[in-house]
Amino acid sequence: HSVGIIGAPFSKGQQRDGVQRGADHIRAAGLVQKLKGQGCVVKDYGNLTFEDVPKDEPVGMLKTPRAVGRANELLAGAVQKIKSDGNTCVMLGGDHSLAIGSISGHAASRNELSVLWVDAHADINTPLTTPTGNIHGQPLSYLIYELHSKIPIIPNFSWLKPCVAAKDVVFIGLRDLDPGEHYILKHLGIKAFSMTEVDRLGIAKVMEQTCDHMFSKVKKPIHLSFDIDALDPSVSPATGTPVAGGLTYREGIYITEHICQTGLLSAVDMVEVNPNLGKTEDEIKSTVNAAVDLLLGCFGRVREGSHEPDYKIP
Ligand code: DIR
Ligand code: MN
Ligand code: MN
Ligand code: MN
Repeated sequence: HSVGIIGAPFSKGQQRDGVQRGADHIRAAGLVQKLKGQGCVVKDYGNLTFEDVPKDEPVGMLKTPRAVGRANELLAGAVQKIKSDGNTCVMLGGDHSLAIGSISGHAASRNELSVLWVDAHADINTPLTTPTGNIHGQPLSYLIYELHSKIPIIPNFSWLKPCVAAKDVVFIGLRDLDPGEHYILKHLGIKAFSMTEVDRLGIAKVMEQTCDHMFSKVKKPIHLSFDIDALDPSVSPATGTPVAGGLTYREGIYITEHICQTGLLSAVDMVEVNPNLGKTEDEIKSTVNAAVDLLLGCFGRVREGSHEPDYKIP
């Protein structure tokens, strides 16, 4: 695997300080060295710099829309470049509003994508259905063709074009949806494995059916958008909107192993790791290590172990 890493220290898609420090914590836990240790060629493109956007007044319900729009425009350009350099792109957040730029930049280089959204939340509110005004709860509505007519004009978003079809989105891990989001999922017929389906089917069948759905026609490149709050708060407590009853560490790792095996993984987001929200050093460590291990699973780590083809017993 050749992997290009971009850090996006951005937090204005939600209101809890600290999530902008997620990327550096994931790096400090040894992501680059560990990926290299499992045979990946890794280029770290560093962190983006997001300048302050003055006078960023709310637009309707939307909080700090200009900062979110500008940050995502920058990120989209960076992801497009990393893809054109021939890498699988890893975007380290930051909050989940960054999926707007990450998926846009990915789509600009690849045209048709499947999006696997692993999250406790569906992040598909529109600017009119959002109960909070936080744009990290809305990125998919900006990206999906079928919702385009529901998105008003927002300052600093004029660069953005929808780039994903509703049929090419699959959710895993859902357990906290707003009414408008539930309506949109049903109305557009979006494939979703809530925690109820994970309980009923088990994660192996969920991944089989996820792949069956994504590969029903052509094999499109996969964009995996992983919100660390998909995992149970006992595993990843240092996140802004934890919800009880989440994926186990093992279920999370299984998802990444399975996606890696498809050979179609083309970009990954790892978002919502907020080191400020760990109550202890161990809570921060557990959350950050889970993020690192999920990323290692995306790039070939298998739990059965492995060895070089020319290995000889000494
Ligand atoms: C809620 C929470 N649905 C919202 N969303 C979160 O603000 O729209 N997404 N926490 O990760
Ligand atoms: Mn979430
Ligand atoms: Mn499969
Ligand atoms: Mn999310």
